[in-house]
Amino acid sequence: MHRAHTAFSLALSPKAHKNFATWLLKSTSSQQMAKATAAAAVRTYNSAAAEPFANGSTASYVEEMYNAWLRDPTSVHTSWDAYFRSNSYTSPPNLAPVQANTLPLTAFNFGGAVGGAAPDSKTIDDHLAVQAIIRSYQIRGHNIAHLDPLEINTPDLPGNSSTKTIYANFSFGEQDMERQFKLPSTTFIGGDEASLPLKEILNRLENVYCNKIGVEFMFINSLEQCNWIRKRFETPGVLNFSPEEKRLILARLTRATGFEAFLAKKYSSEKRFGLEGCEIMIPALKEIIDVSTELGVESVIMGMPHRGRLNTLANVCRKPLNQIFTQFAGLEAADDGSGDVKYHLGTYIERLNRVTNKNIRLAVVANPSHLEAVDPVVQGKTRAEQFYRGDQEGKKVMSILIHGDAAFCGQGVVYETMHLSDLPDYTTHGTIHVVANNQIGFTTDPRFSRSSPYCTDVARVVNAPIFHVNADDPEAVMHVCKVAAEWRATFHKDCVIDLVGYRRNGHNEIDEPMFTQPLMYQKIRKHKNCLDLYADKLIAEGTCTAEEVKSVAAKYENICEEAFALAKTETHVKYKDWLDSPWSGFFEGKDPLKVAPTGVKEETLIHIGNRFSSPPPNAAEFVIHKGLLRVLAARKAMVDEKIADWALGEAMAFGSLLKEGIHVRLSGQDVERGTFSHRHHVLHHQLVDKATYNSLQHMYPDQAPYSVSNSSLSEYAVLGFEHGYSMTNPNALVLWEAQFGDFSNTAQSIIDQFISSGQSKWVRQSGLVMLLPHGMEGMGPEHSSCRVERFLQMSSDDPDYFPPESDEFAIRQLHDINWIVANCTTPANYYHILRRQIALPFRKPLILCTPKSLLRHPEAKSPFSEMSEGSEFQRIIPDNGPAGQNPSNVKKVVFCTGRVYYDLTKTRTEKQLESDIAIVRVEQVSPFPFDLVKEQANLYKNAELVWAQEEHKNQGCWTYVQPRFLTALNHSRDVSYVGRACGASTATGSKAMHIRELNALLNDAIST
Ligand SMILES: Cc1ncc(C[n+]2csc(CCOP(=O)(O)OP(=O)(O)O)c2C)c(N)n1
Ligand SMILES: [Mg+2]
Repeated sequence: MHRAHTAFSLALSPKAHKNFATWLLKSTSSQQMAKATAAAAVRTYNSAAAEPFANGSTASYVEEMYNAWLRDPTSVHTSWDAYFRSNSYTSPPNLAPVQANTLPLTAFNFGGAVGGAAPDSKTIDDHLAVQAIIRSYQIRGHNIAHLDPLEINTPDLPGNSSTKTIYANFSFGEQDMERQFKLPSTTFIGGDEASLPLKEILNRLENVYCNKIGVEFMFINSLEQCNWIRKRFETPGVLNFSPEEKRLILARLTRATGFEAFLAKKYSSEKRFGLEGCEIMIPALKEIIDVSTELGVESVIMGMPHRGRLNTLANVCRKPLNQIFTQFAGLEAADDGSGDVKYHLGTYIERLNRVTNKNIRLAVVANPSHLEAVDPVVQGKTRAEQFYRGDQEGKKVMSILIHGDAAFCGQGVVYETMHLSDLPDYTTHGTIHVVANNQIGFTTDPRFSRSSPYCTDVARVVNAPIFHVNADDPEAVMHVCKVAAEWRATFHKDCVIDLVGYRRNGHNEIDEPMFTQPLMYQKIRKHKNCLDLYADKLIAEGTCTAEEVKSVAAKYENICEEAFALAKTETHVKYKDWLDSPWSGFFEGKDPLKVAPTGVKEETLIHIGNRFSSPPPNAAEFVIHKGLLRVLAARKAMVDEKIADWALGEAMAFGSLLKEGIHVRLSGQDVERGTFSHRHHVLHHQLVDKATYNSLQHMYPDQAPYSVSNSSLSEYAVLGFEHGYSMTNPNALVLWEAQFGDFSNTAQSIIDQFISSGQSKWVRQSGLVMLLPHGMEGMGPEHSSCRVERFLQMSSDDPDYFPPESDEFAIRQLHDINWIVANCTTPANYYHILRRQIALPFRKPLILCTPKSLLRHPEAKSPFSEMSEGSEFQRIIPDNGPAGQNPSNVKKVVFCTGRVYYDLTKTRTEKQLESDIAIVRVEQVSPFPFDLVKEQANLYKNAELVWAQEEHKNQGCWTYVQPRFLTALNHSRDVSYVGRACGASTATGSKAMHIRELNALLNDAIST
């Protein structure tokens, strides 16, 4: 945009700045100017600008010619006729349909052509040139549109050759301006007219594409969608607003402006990240919501950063003003949790939309400071709401994502989230993105914060149209918002509104912007605000009077004053007022310390096992891979023996929850088969594309839906998405699986900012399960560790506090902690811990280290009896061999967690130390089972206690468990470490060294 400004201002002399593009007329000065701008061009950024005149655009002239030739071969020049007759031309699949308002060229009485005679080649050339110009405006008009209210020529912006490229082949003179030209089917500027004088064509194009709106859409592959957009912007009169509509915009703008002014007056030294310079965002959001509600939307889920957030809560969501003002008062909280700063909090409001008279639910999702991190969370929440409402096309529930200009182009998660937008199991059927583009990021100019001309270019990857608009033109903004809402309702695809404004103050209200942007701010100081500009306009045109303008403002100030007085009477802030995802009814009548049983009837296990191990009912026609037939047969054999391996244990958990009406959703890279080829939930017909069978969807006729979906290759966005999904409905088991546990670190801000701390900050719960393949199996520095130490470091239980022992010890611990970290060694325990997620009377995230080689380990199997009624999750699995049976003889107790248990037992057998050494598995590492560790230690009174782990000493569980062991043992006994030394890397890349290290630790641990 800025580049366009440079070119534009270079090319325009003040005299030439007329309504239509007279400055394009062939004249020495404009030619010289064009040369100058071309010479000044340093780099051309976007493909549309780079497209030479005779490339992409040519296709449309040829299409037009071809259409005309099809209707009447004599209507085109003989050379075209010869060309089409030679069959050299193949019409493209998206060939523009001939529209009602198109006429054959012969219908025109062009200059010298007489009667029905074929037009001469100049006439044809001139028509082609006009078509080229129309297309150039459509492609490149946005480059020279008046988008920037400040009209700044920032020095980084090379002279743009757009003016030249739009009119590269412009060969008309003044004398041609009144000539009538037939309009091609790819423009709507004519309205009902099939032809227009050249002057009018240019005038209209200039107004549509180079005024206060810049539409970027010609990269979209769909002709239907391009035409849809052309029609919405080109049709004459689309920007005409009624006096009522104008007054509504003014009233909304007054509120948006008044809100910031009121806060500035009352809390002048408080950070609020005001919206000044882009206040139009509030009426813009309201317009999007109005139009969408009119088109059937009932629930809107929004994600947004700091800028203008309080204003959005107040004026878009209509959150009570006194609740907002209370946040400024520095009051104590009335409820538990650590809370968050006011411009991060979420909200949920159900109210009547007064414009459409329909009920609407509005949620703003709470978010951390980490810009854009909330995007996928909003998408997941939206998707879940659509799912539970049966809104398969996204007609009732939609999301709006609001972005800052610097963050939108700088943060990679925007791109990752965009790439979910059209995936069958992740789409929200179109998101409207609104960029509050104040042309600055904190103190950094766009020229230093991005390498693309627009901050919105990322959206081009998903073919989303981008509507740039000058934020000082309220009517242009409202039009764009209306089109965006209609676009979403029509095509159910993403689109972007780029509100180009400015930032009147510093980054926050305490910052001094003149330190870093002196020239920009000199300009801003002199610039009238949008409300005043619009009020002046409406007064000048007689839509309202100056008194009316004043009275609307005074009325809103009164409302604020009343709320301010009310806020002063508050003594506490209530975090619950800011909850974005209420779970109505879930907690009601529940004993908060009672967990439902997780064992199920054996016949249920058998039923699920049989279904899970059977081919589809139409097995005769459904050709299954031979290897999978063997897998199914092996499963069947296990079911007959009433034992389960890992995959079967997982299926038992899923199947039984589905039976109980609990929706199960498993998502992540390659989860359908499973990274380690153990899961195979989706069987593929070997001969028919897309024919699949998923037995877990066919367990019971009245079961809940099961969804398993391979995700895009993203952790940040997909984990965020699943977290958002899990926030919507407590009665669902939502699981995200990493390909290998290590990769979860690319989603670290979702883990840190949302999963581990969401409940504490935002009183919002989530029962999300993270499955993280973990284990030192000689696979090298990656693919070995899920970095369990990091999760444990974030666990909020106190290492020095042994909670009071009682029957409710375990559940109370779970209730009080921020999340659960576990590493199960048996399919039964895996099954129980998954089911316990739902059996709990509250929701906690579960971080689960999952196995790799154990998936096929002959000993890692569980009898059905450990999953059936009466059985439950074991936080600790005691030694139940000779050592456990005769504890007083035991010389050493080895505590461990995870797969190393199987190596330790093997070594113990080899060394025949079964009676001397007990091995105790800590299956739930956090919250730490203080009570059971104490019990185990007491059992082996005379034994040495060690903790053995395969991870390096500064990794794995050691640093977490060590102080807690001491607390559990009341510091009366010690526990020593056995395992690898400290390391910078997670694992060696050398297989030989891996084996050496493993043997050393096994020998150390299994020795007396
Ligand atoms: C991931 C992340 N990195 C850095 C920051 C620090 N930060 C806060 S606001 C800001 C500038 C944001 O600019 P923009 O996106 O244009 O929004 P604006 O404040 O201009 O509305 C930065 C760098 C952050 N909050 N999050
Ligand atoms: Mg900005």
